[in-house]
Amino acid sequence: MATKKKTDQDLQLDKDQLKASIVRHLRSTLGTSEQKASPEAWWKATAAAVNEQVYERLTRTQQTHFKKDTRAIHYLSAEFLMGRLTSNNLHNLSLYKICEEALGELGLELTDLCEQEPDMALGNGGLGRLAACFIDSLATLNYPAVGYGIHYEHGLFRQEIQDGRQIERPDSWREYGNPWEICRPESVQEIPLYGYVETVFGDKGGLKKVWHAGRKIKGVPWDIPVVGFGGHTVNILRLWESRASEFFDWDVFNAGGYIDSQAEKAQAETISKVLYPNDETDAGKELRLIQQYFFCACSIKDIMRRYKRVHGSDFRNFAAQIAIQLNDTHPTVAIPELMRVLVDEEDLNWDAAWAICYQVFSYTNHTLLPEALEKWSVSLFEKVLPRHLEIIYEINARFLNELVEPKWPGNDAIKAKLSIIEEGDVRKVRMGNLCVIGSCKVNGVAEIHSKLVKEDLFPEYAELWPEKMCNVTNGVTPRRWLLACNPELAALYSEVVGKEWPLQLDKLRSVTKFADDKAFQQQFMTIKRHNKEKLVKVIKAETGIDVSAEAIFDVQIKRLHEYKRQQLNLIHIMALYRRLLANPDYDMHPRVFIFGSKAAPGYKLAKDIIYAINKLAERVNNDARIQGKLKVVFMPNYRVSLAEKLIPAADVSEQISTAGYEASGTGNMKMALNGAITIGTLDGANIEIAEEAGAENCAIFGLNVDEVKSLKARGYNPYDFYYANSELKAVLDWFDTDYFTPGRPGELASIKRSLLEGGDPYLTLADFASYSEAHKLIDTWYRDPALWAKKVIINSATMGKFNSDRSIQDYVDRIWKLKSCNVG
Ligand code: NBY
Repeated sequence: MATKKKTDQDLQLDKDQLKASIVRHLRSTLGTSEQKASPEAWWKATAAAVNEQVYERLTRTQQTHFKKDTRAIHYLSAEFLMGRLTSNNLHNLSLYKICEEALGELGLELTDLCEQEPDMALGNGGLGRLAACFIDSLATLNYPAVGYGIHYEHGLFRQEIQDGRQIERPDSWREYGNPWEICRPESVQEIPLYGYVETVFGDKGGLKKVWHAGRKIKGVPWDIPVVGFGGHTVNILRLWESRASEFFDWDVFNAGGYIDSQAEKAQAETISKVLYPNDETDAGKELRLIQQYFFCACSIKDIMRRYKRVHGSDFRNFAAQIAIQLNDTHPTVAIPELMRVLVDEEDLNWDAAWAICYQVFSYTNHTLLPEALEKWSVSLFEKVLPRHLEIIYEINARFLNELVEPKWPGNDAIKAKLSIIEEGDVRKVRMGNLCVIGSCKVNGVAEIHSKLVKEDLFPEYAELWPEKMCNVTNGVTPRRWLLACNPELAALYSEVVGKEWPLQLDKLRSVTKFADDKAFQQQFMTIKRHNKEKLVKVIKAETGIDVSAEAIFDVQIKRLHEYKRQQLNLIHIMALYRRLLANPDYDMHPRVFIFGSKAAPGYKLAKDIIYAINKLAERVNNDARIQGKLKVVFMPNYRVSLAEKLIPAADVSEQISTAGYEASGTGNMKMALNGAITIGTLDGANIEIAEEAGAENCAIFGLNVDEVKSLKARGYNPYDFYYANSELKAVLDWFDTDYFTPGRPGELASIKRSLLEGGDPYLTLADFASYSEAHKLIDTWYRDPALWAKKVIINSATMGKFNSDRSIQDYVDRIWKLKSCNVG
């Protein structure tokens, strides 16, 4: 009998089938029973039952893509901050309700089981989370796509707070197994490293380069299925784990002496052992360069293998079939690696290989901070990747001679600036320049940021290639960041605008017509209240602090950075505290300031700011004089699953970076979408949020990009602001006392120092007065419940633009030129 192709309908489970499947997996996959199963076993059994659905669709997707020989996007990113997958996969397969009922009949609560899942924290912050939202959207929009990254054994460190200070603990997300990943030993790759390059005579005459590797590392792929919303397309995220290779060139490697095989194994495994916890740059670290090369080389080999399976060694279709996106400069080495494979291994001539490369790659920039632009010393490159260094020199020489010299004849200053190689005591490879030179498109992540990339960061490149620079404003997936994390608001929206909004977030805009409607306002604010009450319990459980859902929940959640200015928030809270101490009747609605943030372990001042927030919290939260009007909460171990609890409960969203420094921000989008008002500078995507929601519905403050530039050009002196504002002066002087650190005066002095003697590079003091006024405005608005409700409803309803589906469609239209592919 011919097997009929299963349709989505055929695949869809009912409650009893799902329940039976969970119990079956509990017994046969987990080897336990209903009587003695732990919550963890139930969670894994549930995941296994869901996987039956996932795998059917995965296979069908892969067969369809293969048969249709589709063009695909390969998203290379050193980070994918996936968080948890259970609720997401259930929602995307339309199984959430059914699963809730099935587990209910088994006496279990789905939300409790979801809490069993460790976060997949394979990223630092916004950049990694963006990659996770993008692969969700790619699958949802039925675009053929593969995410490529690193299978870190340890993700971003777990943060503990001890006596107010951050302590880093290893994160072991897969210690007891991860039900969502599949090992693919059949697709293992071998990656060369170190060694030397030899020039030999090739078969066709002419010279040929041969790289004799000093050692080889095995790359083992782990696939995480990525289920699109609606469950049609299931793409994969392929993460590479490093292992010791069987191959070992003793002659070369052993020159320095005997290394036992266990040590070699440990070295090989070190490559994917841990995520670098720095969200600026770790350039200079040999292991980091090797991590980058390792996952890029594995991915390029994987892409090649799949291409050659269909097209053999005919590379004329390569650029038509393959698009590769570089998520920041971390995967830049993929460019010389593809050149190396095409020229050295596939025998293409340089021009043909370069024509392919240039069409295949595109690069997304996420930062303008000079210290965050990656540079590697030439000597390190030469040691680890000798052949790639040669290729980079060749790319550079051709670029300078063929493009720069004709355009700016004899201009050595411009040549020095645009060269991939930075000259100096230590010669360096500039990865950003290599990215721009080797990519057909370069994009920033919000309008203002893209403008600055073009005008300030890469102006000469933009002159050479006016078409190359473009913008794609970031977005977030409304499935995770509304449907799953805020079920009550999701249900209200489905009732009012229909069930299509998770795919067409623009549909929410029609809700603005109810912004003045008393009944709707009440429904909306009741939901916010419920979310806040849930958070009250989480805060109590995590920190022991009592807060009231009556208060305004004012939330700043993001990595700790001077440019993000948690210190501005901190000194403003101190100012409020002073006002309350001076006048116990000081008129303000009770406020809870909530922080969630990790600092890079080596970033001293960032850690001092965490300490100061915690010490301030201790003092304020236990001061009866202020009658509970002010509370400060630092939530330890901020991560995706915690964000999912904080964001639906936020009233105020703190987006207070120095204008020009936050490329986009994405937490700003999530909080506005869930009904928070943004207090923010005109920076990154805040500008576009205010455009969508209306400036009157946001509390915008501070210097804009031009004003920041001109103040810096005039010569900014923080003392001008210190002496001119007595409140600001008093607050800063407080840091020198032991008011917050009894018996230990000066423990917080580093913060004051950075803001005065340190020159306050991020203009905290310059923006303080305006920030304080914006907070007063927020307070006045909140005390008018109808006005507040109206503003937050409008914010939530107008965030349609910030759907990551829209971002992906922009990438497709402006950069990738993909066609969507229907799967079943
Ligand atoms: O990317 C963030 C930006 O700060 C934010 O404005 C933007 O919204 C987001 C998405 O476009 N950048 C970011 O998260 N960067 C990192 O996490 C990061 C990680 C590692 C390294 C550098 C930056 N590194 O050099 O290793």
